[in-house]
Amino acid sequence: MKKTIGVLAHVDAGKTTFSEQILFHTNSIRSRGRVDHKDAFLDSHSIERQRGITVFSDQGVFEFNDSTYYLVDTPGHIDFSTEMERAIQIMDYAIIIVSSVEGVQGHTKTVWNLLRRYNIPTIFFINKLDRVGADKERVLEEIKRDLTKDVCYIENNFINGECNENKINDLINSDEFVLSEELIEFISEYEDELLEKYLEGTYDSKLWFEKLKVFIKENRVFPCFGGSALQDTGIVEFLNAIDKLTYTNYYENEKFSGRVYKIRHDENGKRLTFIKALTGTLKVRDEINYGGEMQEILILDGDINNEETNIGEVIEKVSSIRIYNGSKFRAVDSVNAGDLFAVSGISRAISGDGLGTLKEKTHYEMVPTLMSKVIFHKDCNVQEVLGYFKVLEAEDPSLNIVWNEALQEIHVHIMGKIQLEVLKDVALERFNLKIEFGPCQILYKETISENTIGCGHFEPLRHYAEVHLKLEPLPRNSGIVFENKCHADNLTVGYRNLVGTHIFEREHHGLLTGSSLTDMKVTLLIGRAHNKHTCGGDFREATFRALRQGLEKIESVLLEPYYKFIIEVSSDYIGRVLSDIQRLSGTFEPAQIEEDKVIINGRGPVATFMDYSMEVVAFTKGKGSISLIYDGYDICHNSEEVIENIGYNKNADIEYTSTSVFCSHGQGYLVPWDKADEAMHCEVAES
Ligand SMILES: Nc1nc2c(ncn2[C@@H]2O[C@H](COP(=O)(O)OP(=O)(O)OP(=O)(O)O)[C@@H](O)[C@H]2O)c(=O)[nH]1
Ligand SMILES: [Mg+2]
Repeated sequence: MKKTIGVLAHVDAGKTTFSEQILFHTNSIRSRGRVDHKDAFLDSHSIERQRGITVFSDQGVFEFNDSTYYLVDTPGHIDFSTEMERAIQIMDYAIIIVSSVEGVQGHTKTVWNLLRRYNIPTIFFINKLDRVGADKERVLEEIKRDLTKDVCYIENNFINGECNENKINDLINSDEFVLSEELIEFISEYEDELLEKYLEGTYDSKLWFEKLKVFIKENRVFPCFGGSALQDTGIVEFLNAIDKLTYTNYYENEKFSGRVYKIRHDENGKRLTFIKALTGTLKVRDEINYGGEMQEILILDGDINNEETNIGEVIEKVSSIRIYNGSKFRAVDSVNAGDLFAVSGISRAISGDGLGTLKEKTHYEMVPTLMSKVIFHKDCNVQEVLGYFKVLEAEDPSLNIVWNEALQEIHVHIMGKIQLEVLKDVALERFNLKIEFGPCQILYKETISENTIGCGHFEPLRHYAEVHLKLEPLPRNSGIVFENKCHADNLTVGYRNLVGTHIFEREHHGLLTGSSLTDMKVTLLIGRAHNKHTCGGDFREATFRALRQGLEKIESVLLEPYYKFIIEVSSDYIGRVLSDIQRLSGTFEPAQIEEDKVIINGRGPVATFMDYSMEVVAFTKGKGSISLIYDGYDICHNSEEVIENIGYNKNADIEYTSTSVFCSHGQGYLVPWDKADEAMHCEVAES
């Protein structure tokens, strides 16, 4: 059996130390490294070793009881959440580590919510039980209160009680796993039939055990274990438990499908595409197909599916396959469903892409909320610097590298300031490039306030395209959705699909600040092409003009990113904190008072709260804490001020215009947005 297990948690919970122990006990590594000694096997990158934090999600591989396990260690720092999410999409099971001293943190909740979104069965491990102040019961209560009531603590799962280091050998090929009376009672609650059997007192533990496995797999029950990764207690027991309690079903006798979860470049600059095989087999020199412009388009119109074509699908040959264990790898000839591996020869697939028979892409939830510009020495060649950043973007698409022609600047999207520090180190180490970054700016977005119809016509001499779109506001954080309601009599399938492609091919500028549009449904109502004159690019022109013209007719709304926060300070500071929250345009729930400490939950703009952590640390002299959790976009708290500061001139945006182009007597002429409806060749619908 093949299983991919991910290790997730807030920063410093002990994920890397824990993973290291598991790899050591299963003989995957010969000696245990330590994060504190800068020699951890999975924090192999020099930047990770220097800083003592995990930045890149890395994997180890081990064999245990006839199963092959891939263990993925993820970063816990909030700035690297996009890297963590990319790893989540390929996990069969996840382990959430919670420190028994610090307890459930804001980031633990983020991790938990993401795992629920991806439906990954989850197991808890309460770590650092050796530390002074460790309180397993309190942490278990926090898990129940903040994450799930369906958690069960499993104390000791060995029939023979005590477990020591040598026990690992006995575990191989053993079926040992014992369920306590308490655990059986807990499991019984999840099924009437089981409860009846339990009450009758006639149970065989195998039945309960099998049910527990299924309940875990179905995300109904979440077992919890405890120990100390550093002192190596509870680790072997945990290994026994995951081995017995988890299972996967992968089918090798089907066609190949897989998911890309990571892109890296080796020291020679060779692009490595990390894939999880989901079905079938892949061999060196096999061809992989992926991409195609249609895969991003959500087509809700039933009749179009049969005719769908995959424009731009890429087919490439796999030239080598590697199985990675930390930074070491071994080359193999073939891999099967359930395997995690890297291939070379694939040039364009990006993280989240489906391969083979898997067509749909993963849409990630974690998005950067900040932007910064790259500052480099004037002697550096801009194209070269841009090229380096494009390499980094291939590895982390959320960086969204943009060359701003007007400002002659390279812009990068980021999650936080530590990420910028790491990017600086990476640029120096990999490309010998010294850079700085400009101040962090908020990434605003825009949406619409009401329904509108937008029409675009593009007909300079020997060109022709007309597009009518309906734009409707969607709830917050829905993104852009496309629907096709244009009838095949009016536009061929190819052209209808092309309009959808143009909607998704880039982010579109709003009118207020030129920020990207979101939370909007775009419906293609009707369009027209010309038998002879419509050529490549005409539908792009018409679609962009239609979008823009629709926006002109109504009010737009400026959105900004928000954090949820949890502030913990001594009760002396409650007055100060509450007045700060108001000053920072945040909102809060009634404070919870625990002995001499207060806990305040609330929500506020990233713009005002991003530097507040430092303030809290300063005025509480290091005793207070604030954890920030990204909580999506919402209406901007100071729209007018931001719009004025950005000073976007919608009429001077060279990439966008709401003006249509018509043709008369062999000459093209421009019709501004407010006159264009009357000139359209198709009838304009009511909004
Ligand atoms: N006392 C004690 N310390 C531990 C334990 N596990 C880890 N540590 C220490 O906690 C610190 C963080 O450990 P890591 O393994 O780097 O934690 P991490 O979760 O991987 O951290 P990030 O990857 O940066 O999010 C190190 O100093 C470890 O030695 C434990 O069980 N007990
Ligand atoms: Mg780590």
